[in-house]
Order: sequence, then structure tokens, then C-alpha cells
Amino acid sequence: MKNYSKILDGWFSEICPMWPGIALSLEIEEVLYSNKSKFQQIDMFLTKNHGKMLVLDGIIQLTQSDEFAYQEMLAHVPLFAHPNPENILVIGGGDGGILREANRHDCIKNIDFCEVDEEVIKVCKEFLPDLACGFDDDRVNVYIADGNAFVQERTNKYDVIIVDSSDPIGPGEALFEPLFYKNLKKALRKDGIIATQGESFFLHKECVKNLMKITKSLFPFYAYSYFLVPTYPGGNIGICLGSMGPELKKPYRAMTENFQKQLKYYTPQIHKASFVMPNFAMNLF
Ligand code: SPM
Repeated sequence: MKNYSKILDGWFSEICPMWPGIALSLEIEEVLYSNKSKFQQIDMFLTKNHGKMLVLDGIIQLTQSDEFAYQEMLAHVPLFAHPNPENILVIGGGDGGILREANRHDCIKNIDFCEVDEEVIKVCKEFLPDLACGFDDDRVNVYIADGNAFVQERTNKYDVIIVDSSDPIGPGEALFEPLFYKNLKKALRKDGIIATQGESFFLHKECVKNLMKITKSLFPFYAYSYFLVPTYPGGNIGICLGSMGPELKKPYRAMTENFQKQLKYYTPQIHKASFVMPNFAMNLF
């Protein structure tokens, strides 16, 4: 993908045609890693105020200062909405952050993890051990493969599928297509749930509308959850959810006090509140 982002006078500016006319800039202290993999340009920066920052093809994937909000919501909203997730699949998110969160659920017996770019995993293991610790769990099986092809080969297998994709430009493009969603549905067990990276309804109305249209056409229950992540453009991002049975908008299982103590963003109240849409966004679904 063409990289429009720039570094000027010690500031990294994320510039992307998907959100024209607006750029997010962070002050950089050091370039820790910069290399082109088979799939994309991978950069790891040390920012002045937001910890380390992973950037793929010029687009911010996470900063250490607020990654918890994204990983916790994308993992715990679908996992707590399911009565008993035992077998789950995570597609994308080579940093390991979603795995870190999923590993907190003792009821999960198996986690298949599929990432297309092995280099992202290697770089995150070196520079982001607080996220890559997600790989250190015996229940996690790592597959280096294209997510779309991987899911196509699986039927009636998973209770929950989480898709932590990059944006629909570059290697993640196919993960925003109807065929991929059909394959996700096929890979679910009875009463399964999918949760996919759902962009921002402020900046990408058409994309959100399209994702929800696809989800609505395939799943008896669907919903959109959103939350705050200051280092994503617009300061917010959402999750597109589809369910073959369980109610999505409230947690099905109670959370122990010890579980809650480990989290910084997700609470059962935030779970429910994240589905309350502003008026303009309701028209998108
Ligand atoms: N585990 C973190 C990986 C991040 N995956 C999602 C990144 C999305 C980046 N772009 C956000 C654009 C906002 N609309």
C-alpha cells in the first residue's frame, strides 16, 4: 500500500486517504525498527509521551499508552457475550494483545491464532513483550497463513471468532468482503459469535454501513460496539458483531473480582454502554 505518512521535525504524522483532511501526529524519540516484510512496511517507534508505537504501512496499529482499550473491548465484548467459549479463533493482531486478553478466560480450552505476516509477530516479541506475552499460553496454536484462506477451510469449529485486522487497504482488504463474513459464519459452531475490527463511524461511514449490511444479511443477531482509543484517528473505533444465538449487548457470564482487577477499560457496564449509538450513527445500521 502507498505510504503517505511522514516524519518531520521529530513528529510522525499518520496520513491516509481513508480519512482525508485529518492527520494524527505523535512526537517521536527514536526509530527502534524499520523494515519491509513480504507484506508491508513495519515500523516501531519510541514516542515521547505514548510509549512504543507499532506502525504498518504508515498506519498506527497501537501505542502502549492506550492499546488496552482496543484489546480489552475487541476480546471481552464477544467472549463475555458467549455462555461458554471453549474453542476460539483469532485472525490478525500479530502483536499478541488480543491473545493476552483472551487468555484471561479460564473456560477457553483452545485458541487458534492466524496471522499473515510472521515478521510482525517477531518484531512485537522483541519490542512489545507486554503484548506478545499473549503467545505464552499452551492453549494458543499459531498459524502463519492468510486469514481468508484459513477460515474457508474450517466448518462448525469455533464458539467465538475475533478478527483484529488492519484497515481495508493493504493486506487486510479481503477481511472486509462479504465472502470472508460468509466463511466466518460457516466456521462457527451453533450459537457462535464473530467480532471484527469495525473502524470509526465518524470517519468511515460507508465502511461501517457496509460491514453492518453484510453482518445483518448473515446473522440473526448483529450489533455495533464502539469505544475510545485516543491514538486512532478520530479517537474512537468500533467492533462489528454477529451472533447465531446469544444476546450481544450484555455480558452473558459474570466476571470475578480478580478478573476485573486485571482490566483497565472493560467492565460489564461499559459492555452495555458501548452499544448505545449517537443518533446519526443509528441510521448507518
Ligand atoms: N492489536 C492491535 C492491532 C490493531 N488493529 C487495528 C488497527 C486499526 C488501525 N487503523 C485505525 C483506523 C481508524 N478508523
